This record gives sequence, structure tokens and C-alpha cells, in this order.
Amino acid sequence: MFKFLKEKITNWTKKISKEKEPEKEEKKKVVIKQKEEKEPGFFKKITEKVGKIKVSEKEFEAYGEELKMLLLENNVAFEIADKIIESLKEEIIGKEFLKKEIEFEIKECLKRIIENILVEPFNIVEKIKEKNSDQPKEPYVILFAGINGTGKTTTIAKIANYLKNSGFSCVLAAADTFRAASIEQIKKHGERLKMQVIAQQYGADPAAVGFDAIQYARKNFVNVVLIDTAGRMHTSKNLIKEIEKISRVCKPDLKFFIGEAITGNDIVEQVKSFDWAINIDGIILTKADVDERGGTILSVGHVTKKPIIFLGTGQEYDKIEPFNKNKFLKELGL
Ligand SMILES: Nc1nc2c(ncn2[C@@H]2O[C@H](COP(=O)(O)OP(=O)(O)OP(=O)(O)O)[C@@H](O)[C@H]2O)c(=O)[nH]1
Ligand SMILES: [Mg+2]
Repeated sequence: MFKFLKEKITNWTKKISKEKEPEKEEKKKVVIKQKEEKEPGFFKKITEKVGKIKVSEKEFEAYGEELKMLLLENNVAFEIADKIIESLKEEIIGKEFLKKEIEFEIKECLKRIIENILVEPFNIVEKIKEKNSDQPKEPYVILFAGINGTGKTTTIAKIANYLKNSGFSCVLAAADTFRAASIEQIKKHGERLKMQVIAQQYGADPAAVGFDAIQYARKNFVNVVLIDTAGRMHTSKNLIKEIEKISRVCKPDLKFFIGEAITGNDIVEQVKSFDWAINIDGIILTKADVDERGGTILSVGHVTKKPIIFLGTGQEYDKIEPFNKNKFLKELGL
């Protein structure tokens, strides 16, 4: 995962530190001077001087442009790439660095900047436990929304399995009543996971299906309701209105936006639309297993200030990982 961005960042920091090495001529001069003046401590003073370097604003312009290009090429949204460059500029221009440490220092700066850009994730198991203890008779309701084919239904099955392994009972709501075979698809997951699926006929009101599932959970003391919804383009006003209605009727405790890690810049517009319509609480990025770039992860949370909670890393039920900022930074080589 994220191989491209890691390679590019590593090469860039190496390059900036290499190009800032003092000229051979300058090194020679130091040796001559040291021979001329035998004063103790003088050589040390000189090496300390050439051992320290500064990056000027002019020099940074070129490096900054290059870094911006490589961020953009790797799916980082324009506004986020700009923010990274500006913050880096503030941190390194005019500051003295020890020559041998500049690569490390720049990496540390980048690490701090990216760490601040990523929103801290919350723990979903803790949230469910909290509600279960505050309102024992009420199920915890989670709504899944996103554009077509991003992996909503598969992610619901993975999360249902994850929650089952954490000791919770779950019911699935087949509230995608639009796409052909969607009800059969979620029923199959229900059979495999040995979980009840609440469904109506195709064309039924999805909000009513969600509501039925919540009623079922209340009657049967089920801990969690997971509501599947039809894929909808963020540009379709009617479909966005419909997801807003499902959310209003079902009053979910948690609303997830499901997007693909491989989407690129377009995901920024998608997540903004869904956030505007239903005020999402968190983001799940699927298909991270086939994402070599990693830039979507940087962009998607920052534009909404909502955290990424899980990464989907494959098609099987166990291929879901709680998102961890440090792990991501390590994968980028930072
Ligand atoms: N490689 C990989 N494939 C995934 C992942 N998550 C889902 N998929 C695949 O993506 C495809 C679409 O998944 P669905 O769960 O049907 O997507 P959806 O968003 O429910 O689709 P619609 O209901 O049609 O909008 C399937 O082939 C899944 O197996 C993932 O994390 N990694
Ligand atoms: Mg689906």
C-alpha cells in the first residue's frame, strides 16, 4: 500500500539534503585553512560552520514546486498539497540545520505536518459500549452512504463480522431497494454471518426498511443496526435528498461515508456533498489494498475535518483495519 508516495517523499528529502551539501571547493578551503592556522579548536569551529546549512526562500521555491507535483500525482488534493508546502516552508526557510541531519529534519517536519492534517480517529467499539450502557434498550444505529460501487455492502458485512467478534449482536437493514440483486447480496452476507436481515420488496422506501430494522432490534435486544443504502452520485440532488430523509427518519448514531482509496481528487467533492446532506461522523476508505498512492487518505478527512475510521484492505470479511495515524505515517516512510 501507498508505495508510490513513500518512494517519492523519500527521494525528495534525499535530494534536498544532497543538493545542500557544501561544494568540494569549499571543503578543500577548510582543510587548507586548518593547516595554515594551527590554533586549537579552530578546525572544529570551521567544520561546524560548513556543517550547518540554511535553505533560502528562493531555493525552497524549486523544491516546493517539485514536492507539490509529486503530491498531486499521488492523489493529494490541491488545497492539501498547498497547505503541506506552506507549512513546510514556514518550518524550514532560514532555519539552520546540521548538514548530516537535514534529511532527518525535513522528514520530521513533514511527519508533523501530515500528522496534523489527519483527524484523530475514534473507537467505534467504545461508542457502542457507551450507548449500550446509557440506554440498554436502544440499539446503536449505523448508516452507510456513498456513491455507486465503492464497497458499502461488503464493508457492512466486514463491520458486522468485526462487531460480532467484539461481542455485539447485529441486524442488517437491506435499505438499498434500488439496485438489482442488492437485497439478495446482503441476504447472502446475513446467511454467512448468521445474522438477521430486514428487507422489504424492491422499490420500497429505504427509510422505512431502516426503521423496521431498528424496531426489530429494539424488540429482540440486538445491539447494533447496520443500514445499507443504494449507491448514489453526489451530484444527484434527488438521491442526496433521499439519503437525507433516511438519516432523518432513522436518526443514526453514526453516519459513515464510504469511498474508495483509489478515487483521487474527485473524492473531495463526494465527501463534501454527503457531509453537507447528512453531516457524516466518519469515513471508511475501501480498496486500500490496491492503492499505491495514499494521497486520498490525506485529503478526504481534512476537507470535512472528519476522521477516517477504517481502511478496507481486501474482499474477505477480515480485510478491514481500524485506521491508525502512526501506521500510515510509517507506511509513508515518515
Ligand atoms: N480489493 C478490494 N475490493 C473491495 C473492497 N471492498 C469492496 N470491494 C469490492 O468492491 C466491489 C463492490 O462492492 P459492493 O460492496 O457491492 O459495493 P457497493 O458500494 O455496495 O455497491 P452499490 O451497492 O452497487 O453501490 C465488490 O467486488 C467488492 O468485493 C476492498 O477493501 N478491497
Ligand atoms: Mg451495495
